[in-house]
Amino acid sequence: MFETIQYVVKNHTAWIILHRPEKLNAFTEQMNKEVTKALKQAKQDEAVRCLVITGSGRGFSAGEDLAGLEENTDYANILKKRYHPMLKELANLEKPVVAAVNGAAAGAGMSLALACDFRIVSEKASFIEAFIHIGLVPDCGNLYYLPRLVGHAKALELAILGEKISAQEAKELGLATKVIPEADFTEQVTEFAHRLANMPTKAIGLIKRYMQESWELSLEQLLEKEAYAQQAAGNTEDHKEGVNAFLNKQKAVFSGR
Ligand code: LHQ
Repeated sequence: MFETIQYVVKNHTAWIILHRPEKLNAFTEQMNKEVTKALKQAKQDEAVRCLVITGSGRGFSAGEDLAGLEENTDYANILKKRYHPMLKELANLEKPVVAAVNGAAAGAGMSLALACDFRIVSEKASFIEAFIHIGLVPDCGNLYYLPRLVGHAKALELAILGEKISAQEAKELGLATKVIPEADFTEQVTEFAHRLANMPTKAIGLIKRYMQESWELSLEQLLEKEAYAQQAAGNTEDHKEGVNAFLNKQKAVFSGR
């Protein structure tokens, strides 16, 4: 059904595998559309309780396919038409999303990784704010996510200097949740996804939504939102299961409901 990505659901986890390995999974219009469609599918599928986005071959994604750009192209239009629907779908997804960064994440490929909730990074991987090297500015939410993740000064430095960030540096900056040896990468990503897929999915969705909203709210407004979120989480089966398991000294088995 898809040509530029692979979409596989297994053990409550949806895997979106960017699949143009000979181009380091650089984005084309078709790939934007297919990723957006896969994100929608994963959102609607109740069996899916975790998403993993990764790359095929030696790259995660090298961003926009520069070979496909024609002169005098309307870049604003490309971004609005192709990338923004994908990024909004991702931002509104109330399930945990892991970027399994297997190799270079450059330009919009780096932006995509930043837009995920976790970055599990192969020791072979790297991040690069490639935009500046072709006279462009970071896009696809990069200017939004990067300062929030690493702080304003470091984000400016990375965006302006465009130096390659190694996996280890990414860990030190707080960009990477974990750095994993290449040989163990798939196994450990699968294990991490499995862990997330067996957690209280609804509570995770609420945490994501309100932590995001907190950037725009006063403390007073946020306290209101937290109270609402707690009421919603308190009505889930997973909350009952968690309390019962605790009181009975058992391990909770969460259903995502
Ligand atoms: C590529 C690409 C690529 C095509 C590697 N395109 N072929 C959105 C819309 C509107 C306007 C513009 O902006 C955007 C957002 C953006 O994403 S702009 C930023 C676009 N990306 C870049 O500028 C990154 C360009 N790539 C690189 O800097 C390097 O390839 C990295 C650092 C990612 C990896 O370096 P290496 O490991 O040394 O690999 P390589 O450079 O040898 O690439 C391998 C092949 O992939 C090569 O093809 P070839 O036929 O020679 O084997 C590259 O040409 C191709 N490739 N990135 N973005």
